[in-house]
Amino acid sequence: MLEPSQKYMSKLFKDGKAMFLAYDQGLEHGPKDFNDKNYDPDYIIDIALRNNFTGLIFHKGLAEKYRENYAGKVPLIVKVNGKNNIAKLEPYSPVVCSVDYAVKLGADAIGYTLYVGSPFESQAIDEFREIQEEARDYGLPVVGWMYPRGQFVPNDTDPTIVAYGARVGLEIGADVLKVKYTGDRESFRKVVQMAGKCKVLCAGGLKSDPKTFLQQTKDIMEVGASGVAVGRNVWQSDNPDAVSRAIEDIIFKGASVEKALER
Ligand code: FBP
Repeated sequence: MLEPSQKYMSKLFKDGKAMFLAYDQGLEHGPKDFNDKNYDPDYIIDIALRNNFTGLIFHKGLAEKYRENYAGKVPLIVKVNGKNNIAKLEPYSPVVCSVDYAVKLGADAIGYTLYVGSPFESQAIDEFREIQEEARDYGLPVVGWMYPRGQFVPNDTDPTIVAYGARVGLEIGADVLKVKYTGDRESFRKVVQMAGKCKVLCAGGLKSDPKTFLQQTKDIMEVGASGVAVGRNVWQSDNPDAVSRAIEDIIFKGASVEKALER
């Protein structure tokens, strides 16, 4: 297969749009992101199931141990590489799960973080190549976290560098690109243009006030993005259901931020 199977794409994208709930932060950031509720993967699974998320992002370990609670109820994106942030080294994210094993876990898509511009980029691109081609054998879509980072990237949300990261994703065969927000609508439009036929999802970033985050969501949708892959802005919220419903209204119903906040 030279492209992802429609079977998976139509599970993850409704009318071409998606909202994924990201919960790989336990590895990527550690306990500092968590409070006495959201440290528990079951709390996150419940949010995803109550609120029509079209995908749940887990690393292998959570995918294994919490399987009975989410399997068959929400599409699963298995993040197959990851790293912690204790050692402040040049960024490189080793593979932690094979595509074969992700398939055994019931993956509906494969997630891979590529630190574009890192001194380790060539090694990472080689690993990505193998993963992308194995994913193709199963028809699984590949979601690339296209994150320019490292000593040669002074600002990882600079619009030119984010657009470059998106273009790298298109060139190396990702199907869906998860990118950071560039700070304004027009510069994000260029990111979407550079992504070509890839679908673009925006990461949430640090938790901000709901109105700011929802305005960001509205802006990216207006310039051609396909949705969000969000974590902290949902599960660090005191009212994750309200934020989730508002995201859903903006993405799938085209609601204004004000209307979305009313529900
Ligand atoms: P958030 O919405 O919480 O920002 O999650 C998006 C995400 O890409 C996660 O999937 C990942 O764990 C994290 O951000 C990576 O963050 P960082 O930029 O600090 O490496």
